[in-house]
Amino acid sequence: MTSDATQLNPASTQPGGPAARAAVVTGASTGIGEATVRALAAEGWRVYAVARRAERLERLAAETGGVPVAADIAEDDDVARLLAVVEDGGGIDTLVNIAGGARGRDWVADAQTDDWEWMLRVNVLGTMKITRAFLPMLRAHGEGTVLNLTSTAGISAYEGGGGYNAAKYAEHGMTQALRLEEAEHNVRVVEVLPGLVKTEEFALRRLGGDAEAAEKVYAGVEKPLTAEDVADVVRYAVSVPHHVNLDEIVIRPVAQAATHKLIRRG
Ligand code: 8X3
Repeated sequence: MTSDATQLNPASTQPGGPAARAAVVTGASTGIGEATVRALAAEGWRVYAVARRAERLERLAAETGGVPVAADIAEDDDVARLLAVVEDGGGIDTLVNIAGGARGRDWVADAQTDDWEWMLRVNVLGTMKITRAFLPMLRAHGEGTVLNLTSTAGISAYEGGGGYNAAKYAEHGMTQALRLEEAEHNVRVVEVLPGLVKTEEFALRRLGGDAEAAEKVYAGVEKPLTAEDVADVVRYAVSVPHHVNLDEIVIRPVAQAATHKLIRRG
């Protein structure tokens, strides 16, 4: 880490030791985002936990020692406020973009415009806005990292996935462009693409709160990935020496050899 980095992050500098790492993690109120906040905090990172739901963030922050910031990453004013909080707190070297999600399983023939707009807004525009806002800080740090959590839905389409596929393919393409653009600024860009992950809310939200339908998504799959499995990979990818860029990491459960090949037993 550079001496500039030490100055950017004075709050967490140990006397005589290297500066602690610092990250913004979005989507922090639940699932992979929440697990990532826990994983990084456990390793001594200073973590700004960002999501819309303040109450859940407060609880997580109290448990992990992180800094809660209630914000909608697709709202320019919220992003500006978040940036100011982070600047006041000493800055970050890593931006972990996890906020996102799916709405609906409709085929294109029955596409719900509201669902598509929501998915494009959160997964694509939100990720772009927060990344755009933090890039000057990450470049100035000298060894910045952006990690975008996309999905295997961003490299492999499926029936009923159209809106989510469109959003995640877009986020995947944006991430590839970003890596090309930022290399000369020594900002590494990592993409983690999970397949089937069983979390508290992903399928439930996608299926409009229908708990039975959400449970069927994982029916008979002995070991789907957990939020902690993915968070551990995220933590690893942002912790390896900065010149090591794990460009694209596809992570699926063994039972899902491909998007269309899911082993269900029983
Ligand atoms: C989640 C993976 O298969 O539900 O991002 O699209 S999938």
